[in-house]
Amino acid sequence: MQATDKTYTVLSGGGGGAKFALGLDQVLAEGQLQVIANTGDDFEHLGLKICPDIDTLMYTLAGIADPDTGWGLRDESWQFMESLERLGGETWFRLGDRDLATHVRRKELLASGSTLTEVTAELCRSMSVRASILPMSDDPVSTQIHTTEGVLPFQEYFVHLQTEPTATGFDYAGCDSAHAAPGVLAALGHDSLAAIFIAPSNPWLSIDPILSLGDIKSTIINARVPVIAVSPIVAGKAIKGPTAKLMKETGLDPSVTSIAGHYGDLIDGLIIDEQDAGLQGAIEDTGLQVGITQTVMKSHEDKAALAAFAIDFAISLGGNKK
Ligand code: FO1
Repeated sequence: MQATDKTYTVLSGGGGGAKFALGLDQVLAEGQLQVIANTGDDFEHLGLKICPDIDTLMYTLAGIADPDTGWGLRDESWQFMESLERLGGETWFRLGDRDLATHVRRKELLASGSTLTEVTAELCRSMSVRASILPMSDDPVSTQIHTTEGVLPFQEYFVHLQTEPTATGFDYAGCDSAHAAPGVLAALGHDSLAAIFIAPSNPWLSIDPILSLGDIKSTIINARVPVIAVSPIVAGKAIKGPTAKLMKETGLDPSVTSIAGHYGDLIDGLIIDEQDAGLQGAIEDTGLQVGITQTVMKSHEDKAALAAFAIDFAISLGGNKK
């Protein structure tokens, strides 16, 4: 197992990425885990600043996330939504009563001059989250989905239209002028760093917004530690969400081989599920190392086992980075 003076940094969206981050948090000691959170899903709504992937990561690492939806809080009530509905307000984006407090508190702290990084640290402190959750940027970056019905802002596509439109491409508005948030580049380069992980989040919707920031991507390209991705695709399907649908719509075969090709030279290794073991050779032919284990995470034990495997796999690659 890993030495406890080593640290690990993971790039993550919500959903599957948060489960992997929880697994890492379970097997690592306090102070060993940094999470770089996607903020491309963020949007202003009902006068609030909604940060879905930051909140899913916070709630998951605090052990209070809704276990089924992949977002929001468990044991939630919906009085606010019901009242807003009666008043004619927008309720397509569901805000639970307890979840609402997070958004109101974030808005209040931002209005008082705190940065998103500072607000996230404060909220994590309030929820006793051990890991360090770092927004990718304090500057606005908004994921836009190009579809046959026009260009859609992320939440309009993902929630309002339930990812139904046919996607043709993506862009990350604001990425050219945005910079990594404080602490992010250090988390990708400090001396104690042992590995950088790309969580099994949607590459186009959750990871590429992070990589669209030039300073983050170049720091990862020049990393002196192994960069390991966990495939979000298992046996041609996504565990949850539109990853496979997006791949088909943009002309990609929804396979782990396409995931390997997408990350390309940015990564040294790819971890795939046992069900895709037959594709190991094809992926190794592209120059990547392949780790094979169960990547489907149902229980806490599954999450911890995948995290432990990823750490051991990274350590085994330690020397021979590409
Ligand atoms: N996703 C939905 O599919 N429906 C919702 O009503 C919804 C509400 C919501 C509220 C707060 C929050 O932090 C996330 C929420 N999400 C909802 C998830 C959000 O759309 C995320 O961006 C996606 O899950 C992708 O990460």
